[in-house]
Amino acid sequence: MQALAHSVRDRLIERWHDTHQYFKKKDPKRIYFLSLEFLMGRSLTNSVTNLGIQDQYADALTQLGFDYEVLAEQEGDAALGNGGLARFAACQMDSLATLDYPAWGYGLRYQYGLFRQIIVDGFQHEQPDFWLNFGNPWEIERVHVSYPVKFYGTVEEEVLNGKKCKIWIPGESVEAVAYDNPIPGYGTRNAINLRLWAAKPSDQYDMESYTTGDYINAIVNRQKAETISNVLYPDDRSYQGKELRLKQQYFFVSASLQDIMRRFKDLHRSFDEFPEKVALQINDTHPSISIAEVMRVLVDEEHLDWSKAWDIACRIFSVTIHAVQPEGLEKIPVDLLGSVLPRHLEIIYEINYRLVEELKKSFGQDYDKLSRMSIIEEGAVKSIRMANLSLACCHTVNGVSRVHLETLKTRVFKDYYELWPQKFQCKTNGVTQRRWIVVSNPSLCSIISKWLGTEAWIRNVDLISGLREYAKDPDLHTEWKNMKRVNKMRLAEYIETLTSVKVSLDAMFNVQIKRIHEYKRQLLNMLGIIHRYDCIKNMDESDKRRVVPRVCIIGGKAAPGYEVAKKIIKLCHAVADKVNNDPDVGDLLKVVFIPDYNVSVAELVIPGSDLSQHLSTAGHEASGTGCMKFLMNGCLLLATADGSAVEIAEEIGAENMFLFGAKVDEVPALREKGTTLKGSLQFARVVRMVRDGYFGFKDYFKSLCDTVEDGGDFYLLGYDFASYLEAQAAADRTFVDQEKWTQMSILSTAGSGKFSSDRTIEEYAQQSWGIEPCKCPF
Ligand code: 26Y
Repeated sequence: MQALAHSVRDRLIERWHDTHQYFKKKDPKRIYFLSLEFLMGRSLTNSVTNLGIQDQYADALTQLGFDYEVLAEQEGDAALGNGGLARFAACQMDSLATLDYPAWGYGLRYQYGLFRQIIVDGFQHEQPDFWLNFGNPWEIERVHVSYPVKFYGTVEEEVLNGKKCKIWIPGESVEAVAYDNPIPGYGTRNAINLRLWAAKPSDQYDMESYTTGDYINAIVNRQKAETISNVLYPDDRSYQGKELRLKQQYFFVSASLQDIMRRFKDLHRSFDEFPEKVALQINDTHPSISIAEVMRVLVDEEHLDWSKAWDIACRIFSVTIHAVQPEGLEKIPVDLLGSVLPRHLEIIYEINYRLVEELKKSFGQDYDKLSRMSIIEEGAVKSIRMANLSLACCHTVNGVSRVHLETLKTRVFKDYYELWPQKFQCKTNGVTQRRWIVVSNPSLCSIISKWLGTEAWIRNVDLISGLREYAKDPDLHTEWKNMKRVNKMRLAEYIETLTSVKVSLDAMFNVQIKRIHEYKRQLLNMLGIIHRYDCIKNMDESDKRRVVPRVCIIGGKAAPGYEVAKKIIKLCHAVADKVNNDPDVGDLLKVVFIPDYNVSVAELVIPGSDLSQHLSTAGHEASGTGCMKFLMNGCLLLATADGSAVEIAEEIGAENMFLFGAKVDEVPALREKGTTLKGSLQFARVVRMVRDGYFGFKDYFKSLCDTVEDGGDFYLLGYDFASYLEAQAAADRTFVDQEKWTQMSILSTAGSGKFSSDRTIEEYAQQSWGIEPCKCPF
């Protein structure tokens, strides 16, 4: 595998090198995509596909006595991210390369990616993911591309040309070393760069200790420098205000900006041209310290006037928000920021002072509003609101689906929307059809190309709608069903190897794979399964013959400190244990938890699914991108009208999916009703079964049951339960009619064009970044 990877890498490097020479020659405006997380998964098959050399490689390997697919499966995942935000960043890189945009990705080269999930007695345990153990064949270490990144210290005043200036005297310096990861486009020679920074001790590091003879301490301190890029934070919910996290953010931001500015200065003299050559995209608020850093460099180092520098900053930055809840937006305690980055704190105060002065012109003395909009949050812990810093500066603030943008406008950033409505834009997420069809579902890929008579849809996904015309064609139906069966077989083998559970291929494979969160309502899924089990137990044999057999597949990681999510995982196992071993049930119901869900597991599971579930309480899923991957693969969707599911329903027709549950605008009123809101009797019964210890672990599950009863039920499981069961029943009725099901499945794939990240990237390029393609000649 290593040899194979290195051989592919040679081809990649040629293109990557040529592309950069070409970009250098043409000097177009470039987009720099800053993200703390990239969830790339495996690279081999993706690279081989995008380079268009799969057949040659497969043949050559056969001649050498190897099997391409077997080798490809040896590769581990690059899991430098948590979930949706990070995988979306990876899809965007693929689209940027394919569409020939002059783009760079910048991030952190964590030594430990997202933890590996192992399950012991049904409980999640976390194990370190030391993914660089055998080296990473895809990266190119650039020992000569390195920059010092400074922390701590003090700020002093000095006089330069008769003008008072601030200078930062840092207390610590760490070296950022570049590791380049070529990202090949499909059907083009372009290969762009994902540059990830690793922390290394600086040569000047703690020289004083050497001179005073404290050699051991000096070495220990050097090692500490490396901790900055050691480990990815595994939480995707709330920001904890940790020093290491702030250092990670500034470390990669500072190195990236030095790199970007050096590249700019190689060809340009004046920063006046900076906005014509540079667009900076910040992926959520995580890299938003870059705004203060750009100001520091322009004002303190390049000696630009404040207002000139601010004008430049406002013209280069755009941000995408991926959160719905205010808790998802980072706040950095002022004391922490003042200690780690003292000059940046001053700069943020100055930005805020000018902002508030401007706001006063619009809102006068409305102090409530001013304090809500301020970048500084007064309170028990005085903090910097990184979202408000981004809102103050960025020319564009993007939501990730229409529903999400609406939430940003009317709730999360209401005040800012009223002030600057033109900044707010919707860029509905997308996923790349290269990885999610061509690589992961080759049989579907061949069917699509055959029926459309062209492979052009792989670069121009709008063409996929051409399948609609054949949605009722019996020949296509036969091919489609065969494809699905082969994929289900592969998945069934995987399930049996991992869990020893044998599943029937005639059953409906019903899947929910995503991070475990209360709002995503895996618990609703489990309670639905318990209800189904309870019904089967109470049936006579003739009723049982009418039951549609189901395999319920669940997968996902819980953040290590997220107790409720961990209990949900245990409940999945407890229910699986009972159901799978009950002779009354047999093949009618099987429950499987797939451990260690990651990108390559998704590539296997999605093509083999019949139905996928997206159960977030309406208004809580910013977009959701998993549903788009299922859609492309012709899996039917059972979903709430939330995030991108609303737009999916518009594209394929609501009659081609199973929608259920409260609508976004009903949720607040339902919550108001609070304690008076009772779920159905059926709901009470299934919760009672868990409470009474029907699945064991009575004491352990008590607090989990409390979250959905006694007036709690913030996520409205009780309210949505009846309509959820009805949607599941509708799915059963449709599954019995295989012609209808297959037609809906074809229409799902045919309607998935809008949800390609190619469309998303075109929108960003035109509406936010103002960049043009720059295609390297073949
Ligand atoms: C601040 C830190 C704790 C943090 C780290 C990671 C906070 C949030 C995250 C990740 C968020 C995330 O993955 N959000 C998801 O982004 C997807 C891409 O836009 C959306 O489809 C999905 O709805 C949203 O939950």
